[in-house]
Amino acid sequence: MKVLNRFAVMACLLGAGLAGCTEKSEEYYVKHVEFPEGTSLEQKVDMAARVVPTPQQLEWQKLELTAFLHFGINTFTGREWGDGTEDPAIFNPSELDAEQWVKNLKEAGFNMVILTAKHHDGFCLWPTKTTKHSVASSKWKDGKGDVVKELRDACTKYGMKFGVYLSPWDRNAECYGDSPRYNQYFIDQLTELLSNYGEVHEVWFDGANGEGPNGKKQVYDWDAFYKTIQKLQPKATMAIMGDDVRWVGNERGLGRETEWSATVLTPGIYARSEANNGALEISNTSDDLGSRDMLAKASELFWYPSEVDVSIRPGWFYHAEEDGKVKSLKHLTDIYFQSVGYNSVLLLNIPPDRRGLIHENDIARLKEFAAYRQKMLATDYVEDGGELWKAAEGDSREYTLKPDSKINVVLLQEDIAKGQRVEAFTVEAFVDGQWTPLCEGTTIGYKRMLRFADTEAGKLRVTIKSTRRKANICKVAAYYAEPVEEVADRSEWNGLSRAGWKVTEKQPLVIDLGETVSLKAFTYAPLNETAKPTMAFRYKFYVSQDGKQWKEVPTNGEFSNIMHNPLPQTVAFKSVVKARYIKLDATTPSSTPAEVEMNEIGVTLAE
Ligand code: FUL
Repeated sequence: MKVLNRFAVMACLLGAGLAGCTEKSEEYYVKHVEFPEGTSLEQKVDMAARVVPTPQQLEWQKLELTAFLHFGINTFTGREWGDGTEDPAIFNPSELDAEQWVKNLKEAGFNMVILTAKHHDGFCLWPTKTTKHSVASSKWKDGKGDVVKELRDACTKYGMKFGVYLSPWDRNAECYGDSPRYNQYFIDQLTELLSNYGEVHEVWFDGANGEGPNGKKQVYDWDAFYKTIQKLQPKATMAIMGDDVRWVGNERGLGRETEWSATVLTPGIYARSEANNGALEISNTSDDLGSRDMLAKASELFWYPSEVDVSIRPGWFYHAEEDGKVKSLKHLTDIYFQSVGYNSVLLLNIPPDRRGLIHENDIARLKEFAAYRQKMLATDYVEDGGELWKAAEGDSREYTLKPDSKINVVLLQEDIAKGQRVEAFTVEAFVDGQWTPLCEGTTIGYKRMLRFADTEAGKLRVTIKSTRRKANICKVAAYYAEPVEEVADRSEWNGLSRAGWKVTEKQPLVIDLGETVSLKAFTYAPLNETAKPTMAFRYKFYVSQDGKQWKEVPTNGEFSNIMHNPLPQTVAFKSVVKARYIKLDATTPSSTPAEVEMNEIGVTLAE
């Protein structure tokens, strides 16, 4: 694929070399630069400093807070990944109100919403011409409804930006796996979404695919998808399986402290990505995607900034049993500092419920979260922190604080329209007549926030210890953030003490519960909420009274999305079962026998 928006290497680099390039005649590479053979590390560092975002990437970065809306057939089945066999009739929200979503999100400070127009189950939330598997075949509004349109209209009314998630992986489309046919099908869907709903600001292509070794193999035509977006919505950013916005690498709301938007990671939609990223031994989940060590080895560099996607609940879709597990204010605050405060955009998922409304618990938490941020940001204690400071390596600048300042947060910003440059900095406070270290960091980028103990000071001193060309510091601010207590975790997922349990077989895992009990659910909770290649993905669950005669309990047999979101997954049974022994026969995402430990299993007793 051709990289669009690529500007030519400027004459001063091609000609006399770097010596001739002064700060005045600084030239930039929009979105991408290739390092010609023989480029020295010093030259690469200088070029890296001048890779800049496209106008839409810059606008996107400034959004800071964006919201995901996972809504669809899974909302009505209780699953995280539907398998495409669902009856579309079951989609029937009783009081869907897209204005309720947008109004609440707007009031909570969110600047864009992205709707799962189609998730992996293939069910379309708009009346598409491409398949019957859509709202048109549902009971909702007698098949005359269009969720995408309702959301679009609400966004227009409230001045909210609007994006669509369209899953490439489709478990319903009969042509999925017949590559040319499905690619056309996907382009037709994309064309409808990008033609009939006004401006679309972000197009989100999920990379997830749980087909496994024996599943259908679809070769996606990313180039054609890319061109469709360029043609129909040239101002939209293309996320994840796209080259404008990069997946941070986890679904826990955790960015990197060192986060380079100018990165050596080649976007997955480019044919050369496997070769490039393979040679550098990196992927989306790597810690280092932009250091000098990486630059030394890389042949090209991209402006490909990070987006942190995470759900306000354990799952991406609404499940009533998670109503008590909406993330705490403390957790959301940490996520905020570890996303927006780590040079990323936060994409927080708030899934509408079966009524078609954002649940009261989520709204209450969003309001708390917004109030917390507003209170903190209301007073910036730094005087004149908004003056542009062009800082050479080693430069320091003092900032006067307002009288009687008590602070515990510092915020720094680079003018990324001129590239991302800072590699290391320190901040000191003038306390009791002397300079005292307050905090230090590596990258800044669009925004970096640091928290530290409450400090009363008269002045701050920021030092740029290492930078790629002169840094353009456009904001230095300081705030006071109220302490926020963690509420005790009420997310109990095991209702029977393991003291009396015994593992009688390891593979598959058989547990003697020590007594015969009535069960209505079991839970699989990967240890330390961490994914590993040996974890369970597909499974069968059996119960027995004597450890010899086994009865399989009907389940959907899949811990959907557990690889990316390794949180406890509770499987509710259709009816209560009696068990003294339980057996979990599971395979990994690559279809080898899974290794599950007793401590990773919980049971829920029937009342
Ligand atoms: C993942 C998907 O598999 C999840 O269901 C969810 O949509 C998340 C945002 O991306 O890859």
